[in-house]
Amino acid sequence: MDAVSFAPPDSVIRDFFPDQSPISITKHGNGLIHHTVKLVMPSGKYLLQQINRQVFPHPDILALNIQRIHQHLATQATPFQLLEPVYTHRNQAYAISPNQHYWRMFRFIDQAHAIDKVQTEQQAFLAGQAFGSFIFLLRDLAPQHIQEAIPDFHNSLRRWQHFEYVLKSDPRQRARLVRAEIQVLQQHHSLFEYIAKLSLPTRLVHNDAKIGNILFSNTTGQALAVTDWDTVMPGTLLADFGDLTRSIINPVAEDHPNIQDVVINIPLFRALCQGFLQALEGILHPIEKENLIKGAQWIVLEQMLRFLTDYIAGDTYYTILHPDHNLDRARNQAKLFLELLEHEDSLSPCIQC
Ligand code: GN1
Ligand code: MG
Repeated sequence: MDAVSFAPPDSVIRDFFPDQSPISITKHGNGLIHHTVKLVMPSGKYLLQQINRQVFPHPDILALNIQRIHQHLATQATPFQLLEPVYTHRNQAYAISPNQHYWRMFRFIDQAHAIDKVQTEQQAFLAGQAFGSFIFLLRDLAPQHIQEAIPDFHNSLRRWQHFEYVLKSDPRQRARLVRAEIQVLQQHHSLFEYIAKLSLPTRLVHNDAKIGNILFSNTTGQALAVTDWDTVMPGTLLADFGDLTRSIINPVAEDHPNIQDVVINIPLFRALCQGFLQALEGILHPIEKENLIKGAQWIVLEQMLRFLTDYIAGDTYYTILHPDHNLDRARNQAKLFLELLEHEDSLSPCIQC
């Protein structure tokens, strides 16, 4: 069993299962926001998550949104398994530990695995199709039924204001170390304005559509489930296309420090476009289709802005494993962004299918 430095307190487990003791508790996944453990109980397997209240101050909103999404998707014909929240024995959506941490639970989806890196075009196609289908299946759930768990999540201009504020206060004197990165952002700031001015349709979208948020079947290799519904909110489909691109066409992880290795994989991009466009056939608006490539550039640049802001701010948002972790992430995303710009002419034909 992995060491569980943030093991759930016994009282939390008892809130969900008053009459059972855990068989095992292991750390699960590598999300940057919540702490997640896999819990094996006599009655089955579960994911238990300590909600990051700094990022998600309103656990009630999260619980209600997830319940609504579940109810809606359960009425649709879908090949995907759904995230299934498990409530405490008092029918609460979460348990509160003595130190005021909020813990929620999902049924564990078995015989499935997440991947951090796509190895084949088939996986890229399936990932594009899975997130495209997710948006398609949510098309009839009115966006106003879902509350914004994080307001302005993809409002890059708002994020830019925060970046300027952090840069000015420079609490760790790190700004001088990242002049080149700041310059990349300043040079391409107009992309944020361009996206903000587009009249894009508002849809319910996933907002964290990275490859790691899909479960693939251990037996068939098919996409089995789209996970991590916390940021499902009204927004633009370009954001999901952007995160898919960001996480699939980079052959190395987003925190890989050696940026020469960040080179884009065009066949994987083509395959993900095919899956995404196929799933959204009939509902994709021309203005969305025309701006997919710009959307991918936007999300990568926004992610770079977020990592760099957190580095300058002194690492207050993302989990870091070493002091330069956010800087490595920002540099990696900057290189990915420049790759996307450089190869725009080769990528554009991929969305014409
Ligand atoms: C965070 O925790 P995780 O890995 O699901 C972040 C995403 C970023 C991602 C970068 C709520 O997601 O927006 O794209 O890290 N989630 C939030 O890896 O900020
Ligand atoms: Mg997430």
